[in-house]
Amino acid sequence: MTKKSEKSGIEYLEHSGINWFPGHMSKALETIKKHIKQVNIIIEVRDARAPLTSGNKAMYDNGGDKPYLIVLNKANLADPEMTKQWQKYLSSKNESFIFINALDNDSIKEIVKRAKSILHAHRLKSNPDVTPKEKMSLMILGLPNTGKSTIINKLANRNATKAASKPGQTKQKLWVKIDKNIEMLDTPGVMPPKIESDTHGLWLSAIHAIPDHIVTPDVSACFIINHLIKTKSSAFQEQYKFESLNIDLLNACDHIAKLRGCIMSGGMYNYDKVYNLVLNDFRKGLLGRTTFERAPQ
Ligand SMILES: Nc1nc2c(ncn2[C@@H]2O[C@H](COP(=O)(O)OP(=O)(O)O)[C@@H](O)[C@H]2O)c(=O)[nH]1
Ligand SMILES: [Mg+2]
Repeated sequence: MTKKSEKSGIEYLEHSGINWFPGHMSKALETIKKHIKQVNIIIEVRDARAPLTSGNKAMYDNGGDKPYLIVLNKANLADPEMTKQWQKYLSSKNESFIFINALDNDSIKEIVKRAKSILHAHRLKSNPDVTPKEKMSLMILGLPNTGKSTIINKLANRNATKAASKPGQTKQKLWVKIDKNIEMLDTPGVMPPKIESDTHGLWLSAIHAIPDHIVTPDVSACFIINHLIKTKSSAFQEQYKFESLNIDLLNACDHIAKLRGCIMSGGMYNYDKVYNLVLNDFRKGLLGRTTFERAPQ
């Protein structure tokens, strides 16, 4: 692996151990490279359930000359106690971060407020006499499914269906105005995930930052079930009417199969159906709030 000091952030990533890098991401990396110099501030969207693994500062942080804000989205799906631990940890590292729920409009306003103040603080470093700059341009980066489009659409004050450009329709504008002083690059930079271990792969799969076929749905679902048993998730227990969570993975799958009628013609349990059901319920938020990655102590 090439050391960061020898390469720019983006090159660093391209040369690291990425084992899933489809075409649309290399295209998005081009967007990032092309526009990073034109924006004043980077908004990196991550998933609050895996705050470090779902991010990659090396993508844009070349020696700290570009101000950034790490947005930990989907905090409404994360364990509140674990989020507190993460807030402590990230503060101790002097990170610029904010935990939000992109579905909530106040969270979106908070992003703009924080971005403005970070940008001002950054400019003060080189000139203590600067007055707050009115103009600001920003770019949203992040892994797939972290909520970039949701945030962009809310910032641009439009709904997602309207934003989806259909083939043959007028091309989307490259820049959109958020208000008279703030503009945002309309296309999010889709970052490639950096899968450093099997555990990271499982977390990234659970939060759907990588497609199911990479880890496979059965492995992903079994990981989630085990995790929810281990963390004694009451939402998981209620959703599938478990008497207790003193069970193992196989018991749990059999119970869910019976409860939800995942039975094949010969009377055998249809585990694939169980796995898909669990993945769907989990991603709809029906299995409660959980955080996969623990804050380093
Ligand atoms: N529960 C929850 N769901 C969210 C949040 N933000 C985005 N989503 C959902 O996550 C999915 C992926 O969001 P999207 O904006 O398309 O992610 P993108 O791939 O980064 O552009 C969508 O189904 C969103 O509705 C959030 O804060 N909380
Ligand atoms: Mg998107």
